[in-house]
Amino acid sequence: MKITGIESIPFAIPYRKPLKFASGEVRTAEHVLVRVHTDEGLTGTAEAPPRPYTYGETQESIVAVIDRVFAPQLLGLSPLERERVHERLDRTVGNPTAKAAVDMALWDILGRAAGRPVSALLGGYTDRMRVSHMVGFAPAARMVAEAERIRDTYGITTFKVKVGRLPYTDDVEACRALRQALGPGAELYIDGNRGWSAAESARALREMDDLGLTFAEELCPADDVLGRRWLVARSPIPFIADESATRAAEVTRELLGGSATAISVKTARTGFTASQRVLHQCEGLGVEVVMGNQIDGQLGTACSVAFGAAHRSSARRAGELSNFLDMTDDLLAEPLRIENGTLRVPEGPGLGVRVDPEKLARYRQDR
Ligand code: MUC
Ligand code: MG
Repeated sequence: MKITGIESIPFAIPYRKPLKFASGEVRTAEHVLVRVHTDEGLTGTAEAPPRPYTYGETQESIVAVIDRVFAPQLLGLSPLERERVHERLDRTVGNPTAKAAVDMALWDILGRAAGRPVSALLGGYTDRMRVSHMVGFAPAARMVAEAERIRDTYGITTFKVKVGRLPYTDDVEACRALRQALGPGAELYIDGNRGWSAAESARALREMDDLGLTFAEELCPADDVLGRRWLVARSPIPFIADESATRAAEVTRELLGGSATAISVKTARTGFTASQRVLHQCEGLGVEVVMGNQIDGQLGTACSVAFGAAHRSSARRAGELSNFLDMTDDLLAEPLRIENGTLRVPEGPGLGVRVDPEKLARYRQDR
């Protein structure tokens, strides 16, 4: 089987309400649908979400790098030749979500060719994950109302609270209000998207010491190298690297340098092939992982749950799999459903999902 074509289709679907966090906000899912075609008639599909404030990619840059740089280098290779595919993709630095979408579309093809779910090919550990919901910036009372609605509607009891605002006491107040409203049974952790200094982070952590937080993620920039190490050494809870550890080498650097003690794995940026390397690296080093969310649509979420459920260490904690709930619509013919706080891996070969052609026609931006 040979790769005969790669399509990159920009599309835009508005959110019902914006998601706001310390490094930016998202109002519309302006993503890129990636389709890899083969000479045997099998097509693999994935989506790339541009996050300019995290990776420097835009919707236009993703389309351009796939069309002009990646596609010409990959045509003629077999989807089984993943090492060669990555050798060629890695000639270009950066562009993580564009590379990841190509990788995941290739795995979709492999699953379809084998007649097996990708999740089973990756590891087949379980068929579902508990879901963690991300609560964005708003006044404390609105954040509480949002978390309660999500708990009551979907049965979700794990929440990642966005922090990193100034004064930091606003976020301390929001986390305290969430703990009071949700009770001791809810799992809460925080993500600062580099919004605080190391000193502000330390003060905030101290003032939230009684809230039973599970993790703290990217509270201050990893580029503040000594400040970050100082903070992580003092953190009473594991400190997750997300945007500072976007590939295996960065994971090594952050962990061995003492700038993180846990890792967020995002299939949106490391696909399946490199996510597996990062996961195994973390297992070998004895470091916990959380399946993160790149503010994915349903296709991206199907990829995250396929990967997260496939491995014991990534299925252990709730995965961030619910950002799509805030979108007004999606491309999938069969929507993903979160029930009892759980998302199941879609059944069927490959990723087990199908893009609805009418929806794609409605939301695509290139025609
Ligand atoms: C997260 O975990 O940080 C927001 C920015 C980004 O890169 O991902 C999201 C969620
Ligand atoms: Mg994060």
